[in-house]
Amino acid sequence: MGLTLAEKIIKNHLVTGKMVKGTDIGLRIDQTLTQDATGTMAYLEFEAMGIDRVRTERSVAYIDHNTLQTGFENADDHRFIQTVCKKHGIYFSRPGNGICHQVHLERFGVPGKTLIGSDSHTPTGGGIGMLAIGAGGLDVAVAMGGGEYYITMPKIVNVELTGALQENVSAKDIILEVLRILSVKGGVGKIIEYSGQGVRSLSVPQRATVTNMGAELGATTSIFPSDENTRAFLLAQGREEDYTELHADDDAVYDEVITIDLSSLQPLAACPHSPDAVKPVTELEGMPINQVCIGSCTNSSYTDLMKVAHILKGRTVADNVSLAIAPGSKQVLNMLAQNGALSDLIDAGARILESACGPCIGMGQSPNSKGVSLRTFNRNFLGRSGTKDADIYLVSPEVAAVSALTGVITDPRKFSDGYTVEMPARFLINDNMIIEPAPIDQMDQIEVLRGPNIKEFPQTTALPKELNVTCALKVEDNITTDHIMPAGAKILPLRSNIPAISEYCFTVCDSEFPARAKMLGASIIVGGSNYGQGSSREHAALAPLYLGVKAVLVKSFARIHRANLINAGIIPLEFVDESDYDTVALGDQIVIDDVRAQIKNGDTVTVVNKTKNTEIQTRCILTDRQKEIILSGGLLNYTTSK
Ligand code: MIC
Ligand code: SF4
Repeated sequence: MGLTLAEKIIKNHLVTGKMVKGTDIGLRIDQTLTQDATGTMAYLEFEAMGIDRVRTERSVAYIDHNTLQTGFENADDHRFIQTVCKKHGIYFSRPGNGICHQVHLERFGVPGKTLIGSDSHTPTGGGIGMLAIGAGGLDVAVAMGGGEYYITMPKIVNVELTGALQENVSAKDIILEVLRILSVKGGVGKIIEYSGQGVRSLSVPQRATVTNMGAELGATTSIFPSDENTRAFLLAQGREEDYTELHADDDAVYDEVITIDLSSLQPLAACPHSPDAVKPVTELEGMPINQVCIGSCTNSSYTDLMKVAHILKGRTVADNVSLAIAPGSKQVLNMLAQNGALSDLIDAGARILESACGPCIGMGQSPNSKGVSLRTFNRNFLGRSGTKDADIYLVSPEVAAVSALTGVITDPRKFSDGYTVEMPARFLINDNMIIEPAPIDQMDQIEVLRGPNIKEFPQTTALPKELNVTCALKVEDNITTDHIMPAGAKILPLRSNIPAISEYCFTVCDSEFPARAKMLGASIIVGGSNYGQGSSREHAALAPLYLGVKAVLVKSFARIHRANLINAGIIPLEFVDESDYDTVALGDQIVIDDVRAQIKNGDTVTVVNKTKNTEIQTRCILTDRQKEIILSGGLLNYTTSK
């Protein structure tokens, strides 16, 4: 029986376990990446493990999220990360060099390699044929130290692409179509593997748009074959030697097959407040808008922005629209500057932002109240833009640019004029914003510089024999990490200060939660299905940990967040009978007798609701390693004790 592409890469990197779906496997990790909002914590954890030098082939730290420096905090964190990198063997991409996923694709991604990153959009690397997975900071720290990365062997879904996109229909529309079909839960426990003759018509940046936003499916990762287009991209990046041809065997067996005819796709938009609330743009046409933002790791490549510049050239942004553009990398921005396209953007009235995440993570450009904002980004969760009552629509660069001109949502096919962006034969290569680590013999001379905002990782203790907790919060389905641990310009600078950032935990849902949880001392959170979807931020586990949350009981979890809870030593429980969700209320007294033994000996845990006098059966399926992590009070305790 033949293998899928993902299976081939997994097979080459398998250290522990067998490729049996649903079982735990440990993978050797070739490359890691971090960004600054998760990086400070990841490097504190790396330091706490006492390893002197990274053991990966390539580890890179990017500064791209916390670039709005309204106080000393972010700049201090950048300096901390820079010095840690110099000392411990990590490449450092300076602020201004671009968004981690965009730069990694351009300068470091290698087909067939494994990459984990402390950011949920790490699967962008799947566009170049990598097995690239988003993970919590602690998992990345362990991988930097040479440890395996554990995942549950996923099912493999084949998305077969036929035909070719019409003019002004975009790669973004492919992934929005997949989201429409599968939903934000549809990819959980799965790898999405693209194949078919339609793949050949897509460039690496287009493929990367698709794999990037595969994160919104909840998928473990997404991957494209590595073919002549991959070779051309690597050649143009001056890295042809990194190319290998990779594809699935002809007789590969998939768990599910979805076929999409690219020629039949139309421009789509994800409506508020979920990336899977997808509608055709034709249904939304004419809706007045207030803002357009173009950029983010999904749609900020050279080809995307050249298309935007072509649409805007010689025209003016509508009076009612503020247009912000953040090119994905220094390479992209500089190429636009050299070929004049930047001038077209500026001339049309675009507000040019630095090459960073920016508005995507609420770092500036929050829309006006009740504003309608079209964004080429990947997430439109409630409040993420910084304006709670704003409506965010996720669209392609083409829809965004055309609508910025008309002032209303507009189908870009009306602006079709036969223009296609040429892939450059050679990108502008200048890695002067990437600082190399110090040679091994000079490591000891490097001093790691810490600012006063950097506080230690929260202390945890081994799991006690019995848990006696109060339900401190009850939430609905599809809770995102942006609900649990909001981001934005005000809160992000506190990413290296768990006590301070915890004051914002869940405040989007319930402003009293942090105070209540602290007052209760030991608590449990109850939630619905797909709990913790979205970001990889381990702060969504560390803040609850700091506030005394011992367990989370939900209908189902999103993958990375569940792993982060386990790493933090918080017990992840799932209702066996989902209707039991209705029987628990805020303030209920919950007891778990013999919790250590229950976790150690089986896959179920009996939870007693003392207030209601009921017993709830819960699932807690953990591997032996995960059981040990929970029993020792988290991955850091577990790793240091080994
Ligand atoms: C996001 O898009 O939500 C982020 C900000 O990039 C996060 C990481 C973080 O919270 O720092 C992610 O996607 O993992
Ligand atoms: Fe940055 Fe937005 Fe991409 Fe997250 S999704 S890495 S915040 S650009």
